[in-house]
Amino acid sequence: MLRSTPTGIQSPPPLVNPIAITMESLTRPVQKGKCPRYTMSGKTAMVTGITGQDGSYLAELLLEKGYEVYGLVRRVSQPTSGRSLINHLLTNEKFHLVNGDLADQNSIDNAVSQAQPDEFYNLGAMSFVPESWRSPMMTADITGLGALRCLEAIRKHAPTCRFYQAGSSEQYGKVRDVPQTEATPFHPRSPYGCAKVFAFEITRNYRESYDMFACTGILFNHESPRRGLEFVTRKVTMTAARIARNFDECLWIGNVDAKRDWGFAGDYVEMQWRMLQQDTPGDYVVATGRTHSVRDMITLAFSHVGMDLVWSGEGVDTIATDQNDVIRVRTNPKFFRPAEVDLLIGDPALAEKELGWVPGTSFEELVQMMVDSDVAIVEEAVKGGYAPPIPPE
Ligand code: NDP
Ligand code: GDR
Repeated sequence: MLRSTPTGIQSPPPLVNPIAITMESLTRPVQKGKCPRYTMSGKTAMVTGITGQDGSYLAELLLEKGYEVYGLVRRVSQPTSGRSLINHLLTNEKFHLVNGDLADQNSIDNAVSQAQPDEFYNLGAMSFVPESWRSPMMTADITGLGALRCLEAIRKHAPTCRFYQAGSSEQYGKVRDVPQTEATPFHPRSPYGCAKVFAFEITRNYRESYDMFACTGILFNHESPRRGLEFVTRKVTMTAARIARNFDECLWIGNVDAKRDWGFAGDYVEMQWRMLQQDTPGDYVVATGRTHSVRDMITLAFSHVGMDLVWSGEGVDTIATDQNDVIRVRTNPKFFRPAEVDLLIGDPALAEKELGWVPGTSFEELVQMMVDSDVAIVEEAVKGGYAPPIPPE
């Protein structure tokens, strides 16, 4: 039965996705970091990107705090797939889905004017960096202009609503400081990074022009069992789990020398919320302050499925063999990028000082959590007699 929301827009019934309902690990609630938890209720939040990794964790956090949550979703002709991360929230009476597309000003205007949110979290984006070279216009439109459309909707229809923009360490690109802070200049290296710089600047401009409570979290890479399979960490953990069960023989990878500051997404959404609870708006780096190479991440993940990798070769000739001399990692030039971001490491000192935030999950715990989850998914598939997920090319 369809459930009416105060906006008059009907939420679909719980979606039936055979993969999603067996993946209990994916619906594990947000993990608590070391930060004290605030409690609050009676507020309304609107979230774009609710079907994504961060959106699903943030929705859980907001519902736990007593918020009425409106998730903006793109219309799809068959709403039975692609929403597996929020399936478990659809029966919550404080959780509502409203149709909206970041490409469409009218839909955002309507959603904001009807829901009258107190807080608006813009997490929606075309977020996969390699795709941004293939679709630069769409990326600029959704990831860049999408933020402006949200700000315009708030300015016109709910001017006291607080706005959070999902900024990215990709804004730093070819880094000018190590580690990167709120004062580090931007030098984006992809159309995605350029779009995020625009979104950052327009958010600051609306804050200064219209006295809006608008801020950007400059978030470094954050991962989880809910991460999309095309991103490197999840591609690695799912492939390691598949290899352990003989579904694949090896992982095909790109640049293993790139370094990233990887944290746990469940910790990072807490910071997104905290930024909107301040007396004055500001922009913050959200990071762990530690960096690891893709190569180290792969070595660690494979060790959790009993494979001790030894690396050899360089660049496109890089390979890694296991203790039985079987090649488990090979390099394919197609996974290299036209312009790479070689090193990212954020300095979260300001977030800790002003917002009392420290990440609660280490890199080692994160990789273990993701491998465990993907091993469980592959095992469930084996038991259920269906094929486990394959990371896209
Ligand atoms: P995901 O890729 O998991 O989710 C992206 C979300 O955006 C999905 O819900 C998607 O919906 C939605 N979306 C895409 N296009 C549109 C559109 N035209 N209209 C409305 N919604 C749209 O991203 P994450 O959860 O990982 O990241 C959340 C945000 O944080 C993104 O803006 C990302 O760029 C940014 N970010 C992420 C970091 C990370 O490490 N995860 C680090 C720094 C920034 P659909 O299901 O319909 O595709
Ligand atoms: P990133 O994440 O581009 O940092 O953007 P991704 O996991 O895609 O890449 C991280 C690094 O791994 C290298 N790499 C590979 N990447 C992918 N996806 N697949 C491969 O086979 C592969 N081999 C090596 C990449 O070259 C790169 O250096 C993420 C997204 O969530 C963005 O939306 C977000 O803004 C930033 O993190 C911060």
